Amino acid sequence: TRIVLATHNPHKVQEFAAIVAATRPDLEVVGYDGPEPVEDGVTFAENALIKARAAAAHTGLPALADDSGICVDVLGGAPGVFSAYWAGHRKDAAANLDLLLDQLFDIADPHRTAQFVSTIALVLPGGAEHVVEGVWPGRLATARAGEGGFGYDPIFIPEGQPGGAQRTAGEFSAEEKNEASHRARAFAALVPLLVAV
Ligand code: ITT
Repeated sequence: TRIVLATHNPHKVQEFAAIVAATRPDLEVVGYDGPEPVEDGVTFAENALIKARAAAAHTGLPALADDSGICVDVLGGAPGVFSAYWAGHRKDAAANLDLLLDQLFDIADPHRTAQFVSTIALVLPGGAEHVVEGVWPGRLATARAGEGGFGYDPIFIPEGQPGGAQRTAGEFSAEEKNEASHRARAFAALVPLLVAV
């Protein structure tokens, strides 16, 4: 069965392809290159639905979309839905990361808690809609480490690492990240809803 993934972020496509292949190898994930809708929602769920509805309408296929971001406790949950544009409208991942580090320069370790959130919307051809969420708790490092992943991965230290390790998600292998991440957790919640697909 074909399912369209409504994202223009190649890193997300890669992660999804691996996560889906591990659980539902029968699904063929196809990319979406149709018109990009305006993401003017103020929640992850609204934005995920906006993207999935646009792809479902344009392709006639079941459509998945991920809206995600990093939520920093001491910033009241920001950057949140603004994660991709935190340092301005250019979607500059390095500038976003540097700005976030700067904003927390004064904040000591016990208060540097944060979580990655992935919200996935599924829109089926009959019109049924589902939204699921996955959360990956951790803390922010004080400097970047690692070249893996994308976005804020080099400054995010996931909780619960084997042996109490303090690596950033940027130091995780792709396989390791895909077993633990917010995206993997959201997808796990989606699996039972995909029985109809
Ligand atoms: P699409 O809308 O096309 O899916 P996007 O990257 O613009 O791509 P979002 O609006 O959902 O998607 O923004 C998500 C941002 O949150 C992303 O650009 C990163 O800055 C951050 N982010 C999300 N998941 C991440 C992850 O697994 N690792 C690091 N940063 C992540």
